[in-house]
Amino acid sequence: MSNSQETLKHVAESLRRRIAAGDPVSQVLRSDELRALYAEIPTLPADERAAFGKQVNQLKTELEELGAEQTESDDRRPIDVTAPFDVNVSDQKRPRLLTSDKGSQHPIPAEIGDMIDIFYRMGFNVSESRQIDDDYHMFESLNFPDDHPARDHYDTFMSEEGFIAPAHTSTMQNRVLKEYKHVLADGEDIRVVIPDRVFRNEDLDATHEHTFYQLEGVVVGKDINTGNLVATLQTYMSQYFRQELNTKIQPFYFPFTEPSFEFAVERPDFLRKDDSEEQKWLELGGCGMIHPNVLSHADIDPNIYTGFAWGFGIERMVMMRYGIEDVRHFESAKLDFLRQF
Ligand code: FA5
Repeated sequence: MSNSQETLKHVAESLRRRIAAGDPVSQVLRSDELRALYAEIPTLPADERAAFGKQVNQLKTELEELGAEQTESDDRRPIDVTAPFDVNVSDQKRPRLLTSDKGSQHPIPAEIGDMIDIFYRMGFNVSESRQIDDDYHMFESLNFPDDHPARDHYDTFMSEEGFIAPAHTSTMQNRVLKEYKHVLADGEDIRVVIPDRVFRNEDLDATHEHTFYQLEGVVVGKDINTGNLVATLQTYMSQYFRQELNTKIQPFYFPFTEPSFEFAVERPDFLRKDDSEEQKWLELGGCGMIHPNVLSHADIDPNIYTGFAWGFGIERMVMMRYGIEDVRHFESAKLDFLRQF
């Protein structure tokens, strides 16, 4: 075998191996070895030239055919790593959206949005509570001394280490008083609402859940009195219910307010089971003038400043607004109920 035939044989074997190993044919066709074969043709004796040229062309055609097979059997697509992800994802793997009529926001966060909108318009800030708290914020800062019997009224869930799942949003009073007390020096009032989730070890019924939401409000300034408290709650109620409702406050006891009240609204007829006085009113929350000891715990001088606070049950307000007869629907995850919103 001549030298040129020998070289052709080696180059052909080497290029076939490269294609079999997955090298792109376009690269193999541009390889130096194949170019060298073409460059050799004009250097050969005239009687060998035509035959050798034909063999090199045959090799090129064979490599091209191998390349066509390679593209057919390789379903990988080139990836543009700089492109947004969906350019590189095949249609089957593209994330799909459910149609929006298959889901909706839960009524509680939607209603909380409406509630805080009203309070924004009344000049309030909004804070979040937390779902794990401690004895100081649950009791001590709220003027529940150790072993005070009123602690038993709040049947809390507590860990062995003493962490408490907050039983009301009043656990935030001390924190927001400290956070916002700097505005008092500028002659402004502290005005904050705190909507969040709370937990109680309850006997469950149509108006009692173990997990529910409250909306706390705190107002502190100079010359704040019970008249401001009632006016604030009534302004809010008429906005939220879009009508004037009969309301009443009656004396109650909370360690952190003095005087303390319970706040109730008159139920529309369709939400009453009978004509009893108990069925006439729906208790929405507790309220009162902030106890001087609570202000002192936040380093606010109770001889200069006074204030009021309240805590509403959010589900109870939503039940009133939409005529929902049982609080347990909210946590039930029943689609029949949720799809109405
Ligand atoms: C309190 O939780 C006080 N922290 C309210 C307060 C705040 C008073 C600031 C003074 C100053 P009470 O335990 O009454 O109070 O609960 C307040 C409201 O939460 C109730 O009126 C009711 O609307 C709602 N609520 C209470 N327990 C439940 C329950 N188990 N399920 C649903 N809603 C409830």
